[in-house]
Amino acid sequence: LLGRSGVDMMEIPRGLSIGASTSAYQVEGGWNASDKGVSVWDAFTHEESSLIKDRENGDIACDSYHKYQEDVALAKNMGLQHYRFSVSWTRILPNGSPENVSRVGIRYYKNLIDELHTYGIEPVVTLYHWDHPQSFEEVGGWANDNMIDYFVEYARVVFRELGSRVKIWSTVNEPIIYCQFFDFGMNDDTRKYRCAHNLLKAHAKVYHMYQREFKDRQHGQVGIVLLCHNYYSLNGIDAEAEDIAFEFGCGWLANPIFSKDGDYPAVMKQKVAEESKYQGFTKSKLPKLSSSWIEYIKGSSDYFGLNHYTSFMVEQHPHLNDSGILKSDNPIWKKGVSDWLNIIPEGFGEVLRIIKEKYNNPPVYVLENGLSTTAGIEDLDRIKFLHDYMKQMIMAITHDGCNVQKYTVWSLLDTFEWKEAYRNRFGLVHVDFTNNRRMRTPKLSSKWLHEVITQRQLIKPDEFMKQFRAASYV
Ligand code: PNW
Repeated sequence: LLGRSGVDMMEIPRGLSIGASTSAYQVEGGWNASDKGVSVWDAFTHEESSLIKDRENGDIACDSYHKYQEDVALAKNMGLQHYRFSVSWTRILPNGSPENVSRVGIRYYKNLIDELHTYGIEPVVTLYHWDHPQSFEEVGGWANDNMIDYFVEYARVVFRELGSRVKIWSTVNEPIIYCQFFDFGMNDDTRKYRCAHNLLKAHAKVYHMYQREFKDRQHGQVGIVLLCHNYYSLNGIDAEAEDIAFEFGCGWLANPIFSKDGDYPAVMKQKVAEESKYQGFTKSKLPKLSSSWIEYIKGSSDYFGLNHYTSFMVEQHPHLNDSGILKSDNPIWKKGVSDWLNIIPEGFGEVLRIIKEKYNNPPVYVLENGLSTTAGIEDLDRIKFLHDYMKQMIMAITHDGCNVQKYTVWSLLDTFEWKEAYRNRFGLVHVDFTNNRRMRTPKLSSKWLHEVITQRQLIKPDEFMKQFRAASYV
């Protein structure tokens, strides 16, 4: 469609793999297909539908359970080099027990992965994107320490069954977001810290289990995926506020895993201890990591899985919460349709540089980045978003030496966007959720991304539109 043009165009760095992402509950549907068990999201959307926009659920979602070949064909036609998806715990272990592995569930993922390999698309597989068995939730969910070993048992089955086909694994997607916003228990601080504590330990145990039992034969990588926002101080000079906000978000689990000394961030330990005392607790609400856990967790990730979307304004506000940080938006900032999604491309470069500095320049796999819009095919705003964010990322790579090796758009398809259901659409491909066929239509952004990948050039949105319009007339 487009010839090589524009001498001032930016090249996609050699070795940077470009792909797109989804997660099981958000796209698969088939919620009770064959022997699949009930996950927390099945139970939550069925029992508390009033808490979800339009009382929707993921029972069918994009129906990727039946239409995975179409999804892979869409990825292939876009030229995607990798595809990130997650496996559903209850599709593989219907009642959570590793004694009862669903052959049908395993078959589904083998088929999906084989289809990807047929077209040379690398699978990047998340073990846990928030959809654990409902039966485990009934005994406390991630606040219960037993979850750690349940997760290890599940992971072992997945490695055994699928590990010969997969070289890149992620343990957990955005543990902190899960514990902060989606944990189904009571939402108090103590529970939130316990939840993250157990997810961190569960991650590390799975990492070491893979090293011990599978690495020799399967030669894969195992990592974790963290959401890292960027922060700007409201008065422009409070660097401390920016750092505290970062440590209470990204740093919370990045510090134990990726920093030289390990453990929770010093400022977090200090602030939570102080605030706990102030609130009358006899000890800190933040659980302690013993020195043996600190050593065990440190270095337990082969890459830094990064999800990045947005930046916030911050100011210090003692006793507002444990961090003493008040987040806000700058009223001049443009937004996606998700209320938290401020469009700040420069913030992406900042986050990449912070990760490089704080954690000794680890290999970074960007596993989510994208924009939410309303339904529609002509998504010029998405093209502009992806262009502007990728440009900042490429500058961070070429000017600042950040070690970014993968870039992944959220999302391949419009999906079930959790409590926002089907309204907020992140897809490169439009899905018609009003019709049982769940028809897929590539948006303009998928054509743009295809050109970017095949030409290895970051094509400017207006340049693309000019040529696209010219080509559509012939
Ligand atoms: C991520 N925030 O969640 C998840 O990994 C995806 O499943 C989800 O669909 C995607 O981003 C878009 O929302 C986030 O409040 C949830 O900043 C909340 C935030 C960011 C990401």
